[in-house]
Amino acid sequence: NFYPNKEVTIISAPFSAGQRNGGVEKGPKYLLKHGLKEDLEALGWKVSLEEPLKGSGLDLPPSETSQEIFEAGNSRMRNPTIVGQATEKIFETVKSVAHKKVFPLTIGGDHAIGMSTLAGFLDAYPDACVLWIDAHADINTPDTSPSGNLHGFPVSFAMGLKRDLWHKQFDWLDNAKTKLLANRIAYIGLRDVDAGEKVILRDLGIAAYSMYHVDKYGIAKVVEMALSKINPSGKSPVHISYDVDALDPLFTPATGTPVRGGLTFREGMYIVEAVAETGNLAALDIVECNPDLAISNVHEFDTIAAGCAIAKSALGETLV
Ligand code: NNH
Ligand code: MN
Ligand code: MN
Ligand code: MN
Repeated sequence: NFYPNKEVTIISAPFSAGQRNGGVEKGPKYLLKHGLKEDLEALGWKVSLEEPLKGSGLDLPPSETSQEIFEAGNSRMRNPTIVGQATEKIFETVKSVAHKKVFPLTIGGDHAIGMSTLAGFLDAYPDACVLWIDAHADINTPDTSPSGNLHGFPVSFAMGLKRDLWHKQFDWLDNAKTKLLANRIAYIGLRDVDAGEKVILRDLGIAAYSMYHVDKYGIAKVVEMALSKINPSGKSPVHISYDVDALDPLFTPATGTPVRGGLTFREGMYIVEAVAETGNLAALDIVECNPDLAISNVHEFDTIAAGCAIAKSALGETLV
């Protein structure tokens, strides 16, 4: 257990420029309004809150910011200036929380902030490994992305892939102490991986468990296999980056890119519970809750409640 003092900092990252749907910047506010902080306090955690984007103007929905496209040759990314500035601020906060030996729980916002949380956590724990729970692999590079949306890039940025194709606003990543290595990340929940991403996953030999593997082996075996690949010693801290679209849209309908055939609610909770049970769970992100995409109050409630449930399961709710 990395946190005997049970201190957690919720890092609020109301951010949406990594994709094109307005509303995902409201995620943190809704999760907090739902009682996230009080829920964690009830589990015995001392909870503090950090808001790295407060007052920066970087938390506006896409409709209120000018849209920028950065192209070089056959490569493309959208809104690199805003995304680069916001992710740097979030990186600094995650890094300082992690160095203080406090659990960083980062709530989004879109998944572009994953580059900040991975780089920030790895700065404090160079031997950390990562479970990326998502329908998508988020390992596009500027020359593979079909959309140019930066929420599809964070893993490749944390690894430093295709560094020469980056916009200068991402230079801050060069100051991060540790790059993510291919043998330190595993995926669970994949079911919509872009063609160029499949090539990267295969070339780098990254452990990727799709929904097919969840069906074939069951979730408990998949978690066990994933952890044995990325954390063979069983001693390294584990960072879970959790995109709520990993869950089936039945449970998290209010998200930007839902894909049918996802994790059941219990499979989704089991992943964080099983890692927590090892004592190695040391950082968590919960991203892509977009209340504006709910077509009913039930959809909104279910999605936000699922986001809160992930945090609670990770921090001890189901350990009786
Ligand atoms: N792979 C697609 C892209 O790069 C979709 C990414 N959308 C996500 N990722 N929600 O988790 O645009
Ligand atoms: Mn996703
Ligand atoms: Mn797709
Ligand atoms: Mn994602």
